[in-house]
Amino acid sequence: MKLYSNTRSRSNTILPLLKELGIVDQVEIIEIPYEKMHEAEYLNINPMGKVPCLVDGDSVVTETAAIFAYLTDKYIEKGFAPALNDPKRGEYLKWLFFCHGPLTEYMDMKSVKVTAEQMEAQKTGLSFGNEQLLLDFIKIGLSRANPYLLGEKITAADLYLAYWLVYAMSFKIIPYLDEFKPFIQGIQQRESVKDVHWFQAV
Ligand SMILES: N[C@@H](CCC(=O)N[C@@H](CS)C(=O)NCC(=O)O)C(=O)O
Repeated sequence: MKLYSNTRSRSNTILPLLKELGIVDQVEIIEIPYEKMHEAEYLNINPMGKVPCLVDGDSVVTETAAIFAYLTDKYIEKGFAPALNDPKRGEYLKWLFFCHGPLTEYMDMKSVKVTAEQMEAQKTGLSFGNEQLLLDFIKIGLSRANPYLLGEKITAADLYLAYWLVYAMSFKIIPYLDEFKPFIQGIQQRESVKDVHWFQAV
């Protein structure tokens, strides 16, 4: 497999998963400079001109959450996704899509400096509602975590959520609430994130 990536991008969110799945040596990381992402050679692979992009034979998988889901299903025996017939599967997908959808959209709005007032005025049409609703959703999810989102077993959804939270907290996009601490501290201990700057920065 090939993972088209950039060291200063969200493709980094995938790297701890490769370690957890024990497939680092099966994935060639191809660094694409931002200046080259919209050149024909890369647009032929991903017409969106963005990273991450995973190529596995004839399959071209873009969108971070899809890559998490694809890899954890491909290596289902590693236990980082509930099986298709596992009742926990729905909640697993919910958290992956939550990270990719509402949480990412909120982070993007903050980084382009959309104000709280502008968001509030549009909150019924925004996928995350407003900051309070977003934070409450995460707080409630983490208050039920034991210690992971789906219970005793870690999944890729924990890795994605924890990565996005520490990244957002490092940039003060989201506050480091006490309710987040046990979850974040648990993931921080894992070997797979030891070299991830954001986990050490919070
Ligand atoms: N929805 C995509 C977004 C990917 C994305 O925005 N990647 C940025 C880097 S963080 C990128 O490749 N930007 C290059 C560009 O647009 O020129 C995902 O979550 O995978």
